[in-house]
Amino acid sequence: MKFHVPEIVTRTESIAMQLRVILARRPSISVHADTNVMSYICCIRTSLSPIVWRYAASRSIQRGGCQSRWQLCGTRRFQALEDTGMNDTATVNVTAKHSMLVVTLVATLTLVSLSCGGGDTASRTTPDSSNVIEMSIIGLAFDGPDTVSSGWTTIRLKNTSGMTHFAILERLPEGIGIEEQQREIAPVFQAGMNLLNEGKADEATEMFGTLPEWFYDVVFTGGVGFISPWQTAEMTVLLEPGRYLLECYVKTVGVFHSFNPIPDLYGMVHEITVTEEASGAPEPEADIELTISSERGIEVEGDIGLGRHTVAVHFEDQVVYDHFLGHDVHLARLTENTDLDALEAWMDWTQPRGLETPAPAEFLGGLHEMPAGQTGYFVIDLEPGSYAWIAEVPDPAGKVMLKTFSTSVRGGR
Ligand SMILES: [Cu+2]
Repeated sequence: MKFHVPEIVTRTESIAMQLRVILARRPSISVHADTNVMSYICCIRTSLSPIVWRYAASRSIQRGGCQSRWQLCGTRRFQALEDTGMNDTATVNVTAKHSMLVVTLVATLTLVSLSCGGGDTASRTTPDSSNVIEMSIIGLAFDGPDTVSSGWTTIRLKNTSGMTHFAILERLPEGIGIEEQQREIAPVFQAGMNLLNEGKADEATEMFGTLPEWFYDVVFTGGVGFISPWQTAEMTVLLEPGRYLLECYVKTVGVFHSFNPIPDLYGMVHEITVTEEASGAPEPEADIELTISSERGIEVEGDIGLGRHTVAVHFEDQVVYDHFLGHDVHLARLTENTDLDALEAWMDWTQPRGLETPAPAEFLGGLHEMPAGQTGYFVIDLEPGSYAWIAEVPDPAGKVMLKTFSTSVRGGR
């Protein structure tokens, strides 16, 4: 038996996305999963978008079918507790009921002898004293530690999904966690986005006005910038103890990844607790200095030659633009086919095409917004070619937050 991850990820991702779209439009839906499917889902849970297996698992638990094999984790993700065995193939039938349209999606997938294992991953901590958090994106979910030490912290994010994603890091106000964010924030943004898609700007503004007061106390603390499929990117910031959320609000068919239309199930968010214990990890040393401000946009100093660089991003100031967010910086690789106007337009999520997959360029990471006066770091690895620094703001070029450059030699521009 052969196991080819890209095929499985792509196919299951496609199913998951179709599910999301169907569920967003048709709330009366059920997922039928038999025991074989449960076994299968357990075994490929690291490859399968959680929307399928979470829901299937919840159904199973409701039926009392696999109670001994599944538990509800702290982050309310279902997790396999023991090897349930496996089959060569499994079928997931998804049928929309109570509607004129009956949709059936069938996935017959082949897998290999993967070790299913107990996999106690509910409360992993960072792997070493350098305080690097190894995270991955699997389907439409983050996978990685949920507890880390405070101090200088690196988040290294591997995108094993077939879509562009990112991981903005948000420090949550006292008493607020993933549950509140998913209950009180994500649905409001989705409802507002739906109105914007219908051209109802005033109603959307009214909808965004229903955001709870605490939303404005969320502190955006960097996070890994946009990364295209199969890329790995990392960023480093100084973290104080507290509760944080990693979030991806890229959209697919108008649905934010951070919003899950199934009640009580989470979207693409991941809570991390930063403990009082400090890691003692050192502040990174940068060879490229990038300053970003609302007045002068993006300014870069240093030789942008080939190879690996650490970029220090200095947030000279910070403001809230029309999309409720501040400025940040991402790195995109440009080709002769890249449409810079489309890329610019893509950076505004309030537009129907904004942040909608697929992205109009290949993204290689970056650093999300931070408060004024703070500095964060991210790593780039340049091959010969053309690139753009670009901020996720409305009209980046008008704010001098789109800067292109080419590089062909080591240590030169
Ligand atoms: Cu995403």
